[in-house]
Amino acid sequence: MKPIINAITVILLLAAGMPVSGAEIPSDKAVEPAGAPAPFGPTPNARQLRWQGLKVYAFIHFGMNTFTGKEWGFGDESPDRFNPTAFDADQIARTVKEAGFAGLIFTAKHHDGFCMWPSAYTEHSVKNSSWKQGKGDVVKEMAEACKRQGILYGLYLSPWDRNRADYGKPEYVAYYHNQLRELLTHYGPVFELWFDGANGGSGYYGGANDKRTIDGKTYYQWDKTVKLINELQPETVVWGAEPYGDVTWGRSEGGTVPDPAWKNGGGLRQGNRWAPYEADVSIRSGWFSGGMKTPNQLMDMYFKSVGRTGNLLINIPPDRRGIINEKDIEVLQAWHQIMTQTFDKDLALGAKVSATNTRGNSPRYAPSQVLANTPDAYWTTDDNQLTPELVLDLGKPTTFNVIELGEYLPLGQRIESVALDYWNGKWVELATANIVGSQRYIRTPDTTTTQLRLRVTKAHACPAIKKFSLYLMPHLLVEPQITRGIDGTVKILPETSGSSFHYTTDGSDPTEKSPTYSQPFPILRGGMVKVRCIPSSGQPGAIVSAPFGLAKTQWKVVSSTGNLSEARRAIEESTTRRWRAPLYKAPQAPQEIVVDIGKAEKVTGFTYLPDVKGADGNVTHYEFYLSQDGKSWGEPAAKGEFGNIKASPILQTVTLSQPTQARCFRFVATHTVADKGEVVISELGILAE
Ligand code: FUL
Repeated sequence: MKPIINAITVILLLAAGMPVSGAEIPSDKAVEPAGAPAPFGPTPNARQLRWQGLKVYAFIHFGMNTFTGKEWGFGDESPDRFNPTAFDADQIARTVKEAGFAGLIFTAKHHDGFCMWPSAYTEHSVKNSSWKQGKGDVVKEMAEACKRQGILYGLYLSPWDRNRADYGKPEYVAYYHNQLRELLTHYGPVFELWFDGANGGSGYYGGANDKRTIDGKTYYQWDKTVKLINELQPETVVWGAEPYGDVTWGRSEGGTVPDPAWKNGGGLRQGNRWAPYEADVSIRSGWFSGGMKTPNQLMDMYFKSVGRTGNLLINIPPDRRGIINEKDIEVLQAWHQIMTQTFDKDLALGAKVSATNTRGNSPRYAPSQVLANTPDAYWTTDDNQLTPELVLDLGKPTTFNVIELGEYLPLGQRIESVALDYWNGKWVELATANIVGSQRYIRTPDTTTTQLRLRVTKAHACPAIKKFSLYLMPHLLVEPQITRGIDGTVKILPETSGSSFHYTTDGSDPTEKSPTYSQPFPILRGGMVKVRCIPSSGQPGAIVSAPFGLAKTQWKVVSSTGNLSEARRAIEESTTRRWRAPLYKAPQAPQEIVVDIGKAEKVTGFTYLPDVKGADGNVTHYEFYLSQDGKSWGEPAAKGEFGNIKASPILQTVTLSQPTQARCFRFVATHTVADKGEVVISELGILAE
């Protein structure tokens, strides 16, 4: 019989920086002492349990796309294009560590197939780039830097490979498995292996330049793939690969997980396997580059991912130098500061804790265990007590605005709903929440009280609660919102008298010397508006930027394959009203819109805003034509795909290979996410010299 690794032992060993011994696949069940409640439903295996404690770690998207400016490379890029000027693995790993992250997951290979290590199985790798005369190995340098910094190292190996001639055939799967073997045997421990859902489609494919269709569920033989990984590194958490993997995609690329997030297979309460959610998001608008998110946005995502019992994977893409950019570091540091100001002080510590029931009246399961913060301490009740109550007596008036609850996971996810009351001469209900899981953060208004009561209002088995904490998050500066009207007038909201919003329109970062916003101002030719709240005392807020193209004052829709008056919505600077038109009246006929921009301009590019909530009609492939008279169009000025728009529906910017004088443009949606039903355009814009 194989020895069983107790889940708690794994956590303790890892916390002490010691490796988990042996190459055994961890047990599905932790060994609980006699008298403990029976587990309810699916429970985490040892690697999942360890993973739950990580909370936040970094994604590092770095590769060919960093140099081509694409989100999805086609696979035909020359290895020579990969040429960072100052790659520094330690700078990347140090930045991740200093941001308080547990580790990082590095893109060993993205969809373009370019390998960031000198794989023995392909020529399409760093070994054929001029970077370090082909002697470089980014995967290795990153592994060593993570080890030096004491953070975990994970890898992303894209199953979809647009470079390989054999993609779509069984040979490619053998190639993919060989690469997994290389990555799991040459570079030390890998805490998580990340795949992705993007599969098949058009690509270079060794020069075939065609489209490959595969069945993502069966083609990669996930059962064999996961078995191989488990054999090579039993502690590696496997992302996706359903139903064989350990961790489930959070269902958006927006840094959130669904709520409620039951762990039992696809978020189902009645599921039969532990399937925790991981939220992924980029600190930039794209995975490889783009506009910055703000510390407030990251904080919000933290509450909507970790706070809903998931983990959060935040992408910080190195720039073309091969290091994390100063701007990303600034945002990370500001966010880290909010995190430590919030979570470093647990205001519940020291409280007296009482409850309506304690299992067998045993001190092992005493109510005070919710404050113990050790891996095996939890409060639980007798089996028949499904709706017990617990009171924190704080001893003195205490002000908080975040409540944290956590279940003891080796016994499964047992609680369906809770309520919280504060004492104000009588009990007053403050908040309710559904599932709890590994941790549930509940945000409340600033509340001052001496006592707080937790009521479990529904549970499937007697609750087992390991954590009850209170925090006071600092009040964050309001982040400005930048909008522009059809006449080119820019407004910065919220409009408050004596506003301390400083702004620039030349791309530079606003300082206290930049103009203060007092009234709307025009941006007619386009440009970048950057705004920052700089209060008279205290720290300045985050920089919020908005790129604008030409003002649309004179624009007119000339024709469209949909309803003409509705098509106007595509050019009215509104992100809430979208043009949705039936697509493909005949399957081969693409949908299009022709716009007259009022006078001839030297056009340098265009923007397409999809439905940012995601839609089947979002455009994946386009053609863009220019004309002086709206009659003769010639060859497309640009043509291509909006890579990754299905999973990440963000503003798309296309730069033309050469600026072109024109008065009319024609945007053709050749394919959409679902390729049927409708095409959706939230907004089209034109960039000009
Ligand atoms: C997706 C990919 O298509 C994106 O490019 C990115 O790598 C994201 C994390 O996963 O599936």
